[in-house]
Amino acid sequence: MVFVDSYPKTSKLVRSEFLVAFVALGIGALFGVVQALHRTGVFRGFVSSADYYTILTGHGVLLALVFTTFFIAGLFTWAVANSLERELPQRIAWSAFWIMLTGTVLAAVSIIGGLVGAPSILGHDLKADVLFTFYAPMKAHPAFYIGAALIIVGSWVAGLAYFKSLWEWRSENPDERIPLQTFMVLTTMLMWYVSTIGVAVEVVAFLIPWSLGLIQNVDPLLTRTLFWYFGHPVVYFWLMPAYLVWYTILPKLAGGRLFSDPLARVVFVAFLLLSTPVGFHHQYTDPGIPSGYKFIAMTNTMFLLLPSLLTAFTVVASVEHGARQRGAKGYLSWLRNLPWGKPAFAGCMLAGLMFAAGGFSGMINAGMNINYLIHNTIWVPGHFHLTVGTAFALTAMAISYWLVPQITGKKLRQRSIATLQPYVWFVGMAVMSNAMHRAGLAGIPRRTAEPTYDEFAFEGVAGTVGEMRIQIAIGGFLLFVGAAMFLIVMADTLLARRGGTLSVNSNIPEPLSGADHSPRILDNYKLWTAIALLLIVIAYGPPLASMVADGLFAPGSPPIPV
Ligand code: HAS
Ligand code: CU
Repeated sequence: MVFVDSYPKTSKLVRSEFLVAFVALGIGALFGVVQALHRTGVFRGFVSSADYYTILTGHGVLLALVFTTFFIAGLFTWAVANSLERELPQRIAWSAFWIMLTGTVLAAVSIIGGLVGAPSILGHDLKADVLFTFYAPMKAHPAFYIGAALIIVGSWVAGLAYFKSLWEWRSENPDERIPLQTFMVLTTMLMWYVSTIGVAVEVVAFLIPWSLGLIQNVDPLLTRTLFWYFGHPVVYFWLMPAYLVWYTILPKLAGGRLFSDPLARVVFVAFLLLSTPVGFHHQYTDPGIPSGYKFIAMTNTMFLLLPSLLTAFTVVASVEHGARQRGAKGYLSWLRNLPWGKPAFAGCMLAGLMFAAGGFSGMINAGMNINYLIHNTIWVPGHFHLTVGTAFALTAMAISYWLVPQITGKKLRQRSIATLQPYVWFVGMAVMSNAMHRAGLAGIPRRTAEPTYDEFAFEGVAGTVGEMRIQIAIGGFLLFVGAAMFLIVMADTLLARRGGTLSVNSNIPEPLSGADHSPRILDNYKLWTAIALLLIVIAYGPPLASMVADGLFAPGSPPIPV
């Protein structure tokens, strides 16, 4: 039976969540190409340099916050319904959707308000050019922060719907192991609950009152710290859904089965434990945080590589198993026996391949001393376009080719565009991110419309600055084409009539080593959450306490003389 016929209500919810995600993707991608052409100087006719930052904020917020959150909500909704075999509690799940949508509209309106020169509302200019990391001292209209808060609150409510489904399922199946997909969703949500506390406190206690004029000052160090307490785990909130796809769906697409259910559970538990006590690796250059605590964050970050390295092993082994099931022989020639012409498979594999590169640039970011070389350079956007911009985004697009038919009952349309699309993305990203990394090594800054300032001459370490600039522009343009191709396929599929039987279904094959091989303690959420909290207290307790002690709104320390 097709998923949409088994779970019509849940399918409607997933469709709505995907729809918002796809609209955000379209506008975000458009902003992306505008700014890539602008900052490389290839074409500056779309916006002025002053508006560049508004476009950049829109690009980051719509893609990294809205596209991701709504797509993940849709994927998780499908995964929980599929693996627990039930409709999700509709009232809670739909409330989550509407809360998140209201937040998105508020945030989007305040960003676009800045672009069109909207009149002031509530005594403040309607604008938000504070970038997607939105910490102080840059200030946006209160509507932006209220919108961001609502998106987060909505995601909390969505999590409630997943947990409620588990409790219902549990009362009917008291002794069974939590199905793997649901296990992955719930572990991700627990990590999300623990980590979003930071940004919730930042926004509700500081940024909203400050932007409303109720308090005059905020402490940038304290609010940045609260932001990054959330700002690192959020990247795993993007990555873990991609892993859910790579672990549970990709082996099936390769014609095989997941290598090990226990290893998959260990990986997700490791993320719950270690995702949060590492946030200082975004603040290595911030004064006011003792080096010892930066060192603790660096050590934890290096441990946090482990679950991804385990994933590389397990996922590749599962795909290889699939290839061998299809008759492959030889050490590497099995790679040829894979369905590279199927867009869902090819997209996930190319996303994985690029993530291997993004993971390595992440290791360089994480080293406390080498970080000084690349921090605030365009190397960092190079890194995150491989991770969130490909490991997540390309996986999301690829799996839509497989999932959207099942939540609509309609066959995928425009197959030849779909087949080509992951390769276009891959080539565009390879060109753009490689040049961004090299440009970062040459010292070219990120987040600026005028990277050369007053004609400052950067010296390329590998390649010339002019060549890198052109590659960033060409790569950015190809990515825009890739996003447009994806949206054409989706629009045509969603608008088509239903007809014919689907060749895909949501059944997930049993892993080679199943849940019965994994120790029951892995499913003990209380234990893992308690340890996660303990690690956070050790990593964050003393530095946070001292930031609070020196004055909550205005630190007592004198400004650094220049
Ligand atoms: Fe990062 C900055 C460190 C992972 C996103 N990161 C960012 C920012 C973003 C971001 C958005 O330590 C910028 C924030 C801002 O605006 O300032 N990052 C890391 C480390 C990892 C890492 C150590 N990042 C991610 C992921 C992201 C993401 C995942 C989004 C989804 N990152 C940093 C640091 C900074 C940073 C510093 C601050 C830099 C600064 O100075 O500002 C690790 O988790 C990476 C581990 C990954 C691996 C790769 C394993 C390989 C796999 C591939 C399997 C292959 C397959 C296919 C399936 C070790 C799993 C095979 C195919 C065949 C053909 C065989
Ligand atoms: Cu990080």
